[in-house]
Parts: sequence; C-alpha cells; structure tokens
Amino acid sequence: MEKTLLLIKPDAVQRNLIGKILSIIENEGFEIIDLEMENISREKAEAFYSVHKDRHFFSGLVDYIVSGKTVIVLLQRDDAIKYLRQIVGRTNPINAVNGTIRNMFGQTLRRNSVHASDSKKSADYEIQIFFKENT
Ligand code: 3AN
Repeated sequence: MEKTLLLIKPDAVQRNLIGKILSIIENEGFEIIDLEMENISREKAEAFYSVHKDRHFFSGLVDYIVSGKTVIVLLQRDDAIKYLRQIVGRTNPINAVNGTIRNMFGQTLRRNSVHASDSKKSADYEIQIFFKENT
C-alpha cells in the first residue's frame, strides 16, 4: 500500500465541498488514515510549496492557501499517488477531463479545489509537514 497527501483547498472548503470530495475519494478505494483541518501558517505554506519558490506565482499561491481553512488528508491505497492524480485531473480546471475533481469543482488555475502529491518524493516531503508521526 502507498500513501499520498490530499489538500482540500480554501475555495472548496468555503463552498461546502468537503463531504462531496471525501465521498469521491472513499468510493475510489482510498482509506483515510488521518485528517486535519487548519488555517495553514505562512511558514508551513512556504515550506509546502518550496519547489515553486522561484516561480512568478509563488507569493500569490502562498497568499491563497493561507487565506482560509484547508483540510489535509492522509490517504492510503494501491498505487495511491498516480491514481489520486488521475482522479484529481489537470492543474487548470479548464483542461481537466470530465468527471475529475478539478473538472467538477475547480474555479481557476489558483482556485482549483485540491492538491495531490505528484511523486513518491513529494508525497514523503508533504506528509511529514503535516503528519510527523505517520512518516
Ligand atoms: P499541481 O497542483 O497540479 O501539482 P503544480 O504543482 O504545478 O500543479 O502547481 C501548484 C499550484 O500552483 C497549482 N495548484 C496552482 O494553484 C498554482 N499554479 C501552477 N501554475 C500556475 C500559474 N502558471 N499561475 C498561477 N498559479 C499557478
């Protein structure tokens, strides 16, 4: 079994989509191992998105993720990382395939409702930011 991290971002939390998104995740065979809801601190957000620190969108991305509550979900499933990316869909909701989470709920490139770890290396890094005891 593989672990991965899902964030339900402020745009989705504000629109009462937590239940809908978690229900999709559970129906796709993921086990929710741990879950937290928090106002992510700027320090944690900058660490979380540190791979993007030199990109033009970095400060806007950090401002957005600290702007409201986020639900942080530790998931487990066979082939969890790749499978979650598949059901989440492309980064920009405009490009996300029909039926994917970002296609159904995403609003803009920034307000794209969820984050999913994109590799084993980033999953390990992202999980220890929020769930130290599970790594
Ligand atoms: P993904 O979340 O699909 O892995 P990344 O890691 O490339 O996508 O980007 C992380 C986040 O940064 C995205 N979810 C999106 O909100 C934001 N982002 C990515 N590219 C841009 C861009 N060109 N302009 C503004 N925001 C962006």
